[in-house]
Amino acid sequence: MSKTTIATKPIDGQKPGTSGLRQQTAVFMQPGYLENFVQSLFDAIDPAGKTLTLGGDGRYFNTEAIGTILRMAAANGVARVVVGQGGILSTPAASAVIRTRKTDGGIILSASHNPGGKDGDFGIKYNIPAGGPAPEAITSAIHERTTTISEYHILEEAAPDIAALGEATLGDMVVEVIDPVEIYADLMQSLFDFGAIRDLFASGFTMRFDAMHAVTGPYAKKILEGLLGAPEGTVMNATPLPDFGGGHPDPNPTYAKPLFDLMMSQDAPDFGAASDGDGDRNMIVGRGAYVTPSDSLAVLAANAHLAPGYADGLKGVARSMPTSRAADRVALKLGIGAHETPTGWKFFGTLLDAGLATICGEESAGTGSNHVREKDGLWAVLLWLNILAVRKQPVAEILAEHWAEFGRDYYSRHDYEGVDKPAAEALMADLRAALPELPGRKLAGLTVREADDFAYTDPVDGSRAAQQGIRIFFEEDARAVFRLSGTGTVGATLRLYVERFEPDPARHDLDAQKALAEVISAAGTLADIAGRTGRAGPDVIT
Ligand code: G16
Repeated sequence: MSKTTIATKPIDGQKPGTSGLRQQTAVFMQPGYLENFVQSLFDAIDPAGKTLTLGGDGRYFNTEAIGTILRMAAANGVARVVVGQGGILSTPAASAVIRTRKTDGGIILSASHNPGGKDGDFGIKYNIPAGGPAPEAITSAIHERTTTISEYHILEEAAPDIAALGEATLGDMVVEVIDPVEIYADLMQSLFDFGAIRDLFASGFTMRFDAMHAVTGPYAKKILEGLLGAPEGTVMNATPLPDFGGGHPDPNPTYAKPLFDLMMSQDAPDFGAASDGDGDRNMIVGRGAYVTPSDSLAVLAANAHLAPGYADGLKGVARSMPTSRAADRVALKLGIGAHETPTGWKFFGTLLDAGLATICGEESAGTGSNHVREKDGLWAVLLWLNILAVRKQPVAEILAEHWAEFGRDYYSRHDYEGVDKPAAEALMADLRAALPELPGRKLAGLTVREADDFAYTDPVDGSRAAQQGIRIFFEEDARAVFRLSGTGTVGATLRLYVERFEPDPARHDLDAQKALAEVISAAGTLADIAGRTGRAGPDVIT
């Protein structure tokens, strides 16, 4: 074995965002870029003698990056790496592998829903032994190290072939190639009533799952078409491609438009769903009925007991701050805790570990439970299927009954993408400065009741996170939230989240944008969005 130590210099900007370090692929492919970050990570976690899980969503540069990381892991004294076959692991499957194989954490290569390919994005993150994304104390230590790094260690030997299952050695390190689909499918069978869902498909129930040429294709094929007997063709775009077929693998009405349009047409199947680049996000659509991620979280929380894995009830529900308050209403009725955290799945980890929450969700199309420590796209789809199999009602009816019982939180997110960064930061800074003067102000027929900059103290470990989004509450039971995305790689993305509560069932079938028109107008005026961004309207509305 020949370990080499290479001299290097710090590279600017290696600061993990909402979920790991994300950059354009070309940036990641610069000599030393990946190596500097991986060595900084190893210096922060001291991996000698440990076992790590490793895999990525299969996007362009995945294979080369896996090879480099394996050679660096061996040179840094890692004892064993459990790697997904072909270097591929969905993010929830990686979390499942870390937990079931009890590895000392893992490295996941993904830029999630961001486009892939040479001109797309790439990303890397470290997950802790509990299976979830590293908390800020660790990501800060890694970032700190990237600013002082002077050398990295790598083995000269090539990494072994990871196309076939089995074990090989690289220096003193064991490289174990596993089939993650099997581990993941076993976990899903332990949570859901596969017999009932099989009967549902056997009765003629129809579904389309759009894997968006991303990582969940093989998982969905095995589970939906294999184990659950859904007809072949149920899974669309099932073959993972390094550039996701040129698409933007973000499961929402804009980027999963063909599926969305099908679901709104005469030929719609009973149920539609999609997942993203790395398999942790989901979109749920019934025939003629789009379910917002916030509503999906609330419906899942209210009905989870219908699935065997949650038959004993939930310990609590957690949502990110910008997610609508629909889930809180369910928690109140169930008499369980409702937690509001900053954006980022990593903030749910302590609540799940401490048994304070069983189900978590975010407006950004993520839902999951304590079965892993990541959001999980297929899990959400299977829980919906389990509920549909038991309730035997269309999605639209389940949604209408839910709103009739709890009221409807009209909700939408407006994204202004690739905005000039200084302009977006100035917009946020000026809004923050104006907070004390906002209460009492009247805009578009609404009156500001309260306004603040969200700060969070973790109830389990006491860690604090400040400046997590500006919240404007209106007296008319409405809210607007402003935040800058932490996952983009070009300029800044301004996110405006708007919601308004409607208790009256006679007013539950309005178009969401119309129901929210006053909140959208008030928020636009307050922040002078058009003037600051130079945009007439948002790029994406979900
Ligand atoms: C990541 C995080 C999520 C977060 C989302 C949006 O998702 O894991 O917890 O809600 O980013 O973040 P932002 O609004 O900062 O762009 P993913 O699916 O990209 O890993």
